[in-house]
Amino acid sequence: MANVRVERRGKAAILTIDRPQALNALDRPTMEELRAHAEALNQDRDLVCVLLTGAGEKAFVAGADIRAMLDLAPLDAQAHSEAGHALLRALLHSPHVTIAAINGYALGGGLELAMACDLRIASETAQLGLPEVGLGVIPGFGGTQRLARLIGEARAKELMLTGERIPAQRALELGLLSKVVPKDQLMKEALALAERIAQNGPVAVRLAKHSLQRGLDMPLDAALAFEAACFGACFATHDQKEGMRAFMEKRPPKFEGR
Ligand code: DAK
Repeated sequence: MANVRVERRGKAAILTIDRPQALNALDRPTMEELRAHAEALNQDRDLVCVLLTGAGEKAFVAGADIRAMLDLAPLDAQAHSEAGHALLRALLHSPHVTIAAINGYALGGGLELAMACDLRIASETAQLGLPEVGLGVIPGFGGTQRLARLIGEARAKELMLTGERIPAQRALELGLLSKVVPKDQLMKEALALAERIAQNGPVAVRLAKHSLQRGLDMPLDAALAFEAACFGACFATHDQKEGMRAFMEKRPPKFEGR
C-alpha cells in the first residue's frame, strides 16, 4: 500500500506521508517510497518548491517506526541507516526549495526530516522534539548536527538531552520555525510561501539556495569564492537580463528559468 501521496499545485509538489495508524512514523518502505518520490521530483525542472507534510491532524511524522526498529540485527540496522541517509540526500541535494508543513507531532526522525528541509512552517498545535535518548538511542538522522546549526549549541543540547517536546510557538522563538499559523491555514500558508518563491527567477532561487547550503560546509573564504562563482553564473542566464531589464522598464519580469 502506498504510504506517500504526491500532488502537483502549479510550480509546487506536495508529498504527504500517510500512515495514520502509526502517526506517520517512518518505517523502511515509507522511507524508500519517500526517497523515490523526492528523487523523481528532483528531475522535474518545472517545479520550484516541494512541500512535505503528514496526513491527518495529529502528526507530521512521530519519528522513525519504533516497532520496526526494535529487533533489528546490526546489519539490518546499517541498511536501515543507509536507506535513511539516501532519503536525506534526496532532500538536501534537491534543486527545489523544500518546505516542511508541520501539521502535528514532529518527533525524532520526524523533526530531523523537517530540519533537512529549507523552510519549516507549523500549525499552532504542532509539537517538536528529539525524544531518542528516552529510547536509549541518539538522533541518527542528522539531528545531533542540524539542530545546533539552526538554534545554537546550548539550546540544541537542552532539547536533545532532555528529550522534551516543545510547542510550535516556542520552536518559533528558538528559530527552528519561520512561521506558526492556525492549523486550518497551514497548507494555504505553505502554498502561498511556495508561490511567493516561485515568482522569482527560478535559476537564481536554485543558485541562492545552493550557495547558502554548500557554503555552510565550507570555511568562509571558500564559501565567498563559491558565492562569487554562483553570482557569475547568474549572468549566463536569460532571467538575469530579463529581471534587470524589467526593473529598468518598470514592468514585472517574465522569467523563463534559463
Ligand atoms: N513508531 C511506531 N509507532 C508509533 C510511533 C513511532 N515512532 N509513534 C506513534 N506510534 C503508534 C503508537 O504505537 C500507536 O499505535 P497503536 O498502539 O494504536 O497500535 C499509534 O501510533 C498512536 O500513538 P499513541 O497511542 O501513542 O498516541 P498518543 O496521542 O497517546 O501519543 C505521541 C502521541 C506522538 C506522543 C506518542 O505516540 C509517542 O511518544 N510516539 C513516539 C515518539 C518518538 O519517540 N519518536 C522518536 C522515535 S526514534 C535514522 C533514521 C531515523 C532515526 C534514527 C536514525 N537513521 C537513518 C540512521 C529516528 C529515530 C526516531 O525517530
